[in-house]
Amino acid sequence: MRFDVVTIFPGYFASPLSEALVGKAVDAGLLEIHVVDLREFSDDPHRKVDDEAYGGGPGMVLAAPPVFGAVEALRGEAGAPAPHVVLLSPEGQRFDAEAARALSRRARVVLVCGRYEGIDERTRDAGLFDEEISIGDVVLPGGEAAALVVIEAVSRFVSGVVGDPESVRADSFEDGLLDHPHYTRPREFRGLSVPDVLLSGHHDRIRKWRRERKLARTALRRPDLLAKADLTDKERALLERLARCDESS
Ligand code: J9Q
Repeated sequence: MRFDVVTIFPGYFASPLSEALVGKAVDAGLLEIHVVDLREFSDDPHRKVDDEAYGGGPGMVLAAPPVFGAVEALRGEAGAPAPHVVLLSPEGQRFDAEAARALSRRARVVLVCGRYEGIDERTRDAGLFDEEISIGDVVLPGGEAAALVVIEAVSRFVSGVVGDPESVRADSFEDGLLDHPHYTRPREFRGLSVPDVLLSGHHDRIRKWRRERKLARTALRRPDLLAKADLTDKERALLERLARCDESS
């Protein structure tokens, strides 16, 4: 899979894209990531890509011409797959595991990093972007960190990037639930012990305990996830009773 990142801070991406999981996948040839300097598409002698907002107000607006220039150049690249072009912005659709999986099926994704003051609306009006993505309701100075979030989350779903496919499957959100608690050695630490069941070797009891902890955690911390979670009828009924504090059943 190929990513092209369009940014005014190309240097920002050097270490995140060369370290850890993504760096290894790039080295292995599973991912190809190109970082494109938006300033290369400025026709200004000072390489300016932003300007004051018409109508006044604070902050600068990312100008249409360099953004059109960069996206059209990437779309026109000969011999490369046609890209799916994404704008990172606070006005986009909320990014989640499902959106990450959907992007991982694309051969090539272009990530355009907006700036926080905004981007000339005519880039959207002209249909320059196939999709607009937000990583959450936070204010960022620009889309760069959001682009890294997307690259890291999508890459895990690219075949071969995570060594053990079972790990991708078992990870948080595959069933729409939060993960169960984890423990490793030492068995005792500052008076805190590991739940006995995990040391018991009873794999059925361990599976049952983990499932129960996932349900309890999700119900307590992220009840909003339960509506879309992959639950059995029995589990759904149990959570309903608990939510109603119905001690008779
Ligand atoms: C470009 N706040 O915010 C949340 N997801 C993306 C963003 C964002 C931002 C500013 C500029 C993207």
